[in-house]
Amino acid sequence: MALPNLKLISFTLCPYVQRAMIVLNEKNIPFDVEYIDLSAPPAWFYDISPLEKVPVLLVNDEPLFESMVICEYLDEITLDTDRGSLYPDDAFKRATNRAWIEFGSDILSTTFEFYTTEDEKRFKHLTGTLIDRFEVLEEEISDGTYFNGENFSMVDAVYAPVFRYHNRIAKFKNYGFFEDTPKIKAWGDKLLARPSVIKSVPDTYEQDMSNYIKKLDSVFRKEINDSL
Ligand SMILES: N[C@@H](CCC(=O)N[C@@H](CS)C(=O)NCC(=O)O)C(=O)O
Repeated sequence: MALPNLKLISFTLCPYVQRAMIVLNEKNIPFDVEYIDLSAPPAWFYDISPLEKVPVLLVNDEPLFESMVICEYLDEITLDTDRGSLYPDDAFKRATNRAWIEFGSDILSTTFEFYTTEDEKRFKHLTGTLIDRFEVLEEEISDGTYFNGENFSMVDAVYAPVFRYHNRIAKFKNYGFFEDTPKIKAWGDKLLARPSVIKSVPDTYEQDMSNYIKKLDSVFRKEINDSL
């Protein structure tokens, strides 16, 4: 079956965009990408993005919004390929995978708040929350290479951007997020080395991230100021 024309409307630093890009790469789906400046989006963006957020996938020029909806659509239109689905066959396992995807989204928003908050007390609280979240996750992941075992799945596509965030944070300062979670650490390293994940951000990602943090007045920015 011929695939539609696909264009992903993106922002260089967005972890939700990365999920969609990883699925596109994993399933070898041809697509175009257009990066926009989220601080000054073009006027047409408001017509295609009801929540004024990226990612938006243009499917034969029709917009589809919300990253997980996009990821599931991409999975469904390629079910007949060699790769099949990025979800498990069993309905309960599929449902629990979706639950851990929600957990991953919570870690993403907590991480965003961690490096942007200007409130010292809140920063300490969020640091503890993230450590707790990773400890809970440590009990859930398989003993194999990926979340479900040996096969890369949708859960892995969602967590790879979490590890990209934390890898960048750890280069600035070690907050010990993975000190007591060796399985998570190994999982993250595996994901970050995967070609679909490497290709899900532009080459300028690290520098773009530093430039973004430089503009913040957050507790995190103050802590790592010397390494910026
Ligand atoms: N639930 C949305 C979240 C997407 C999201 O938060 N995108 C951010 C960039 S990483 C955004 O577009 N923010 C613009 C804004 O909030 O004004 C999804 O999964 O697609």
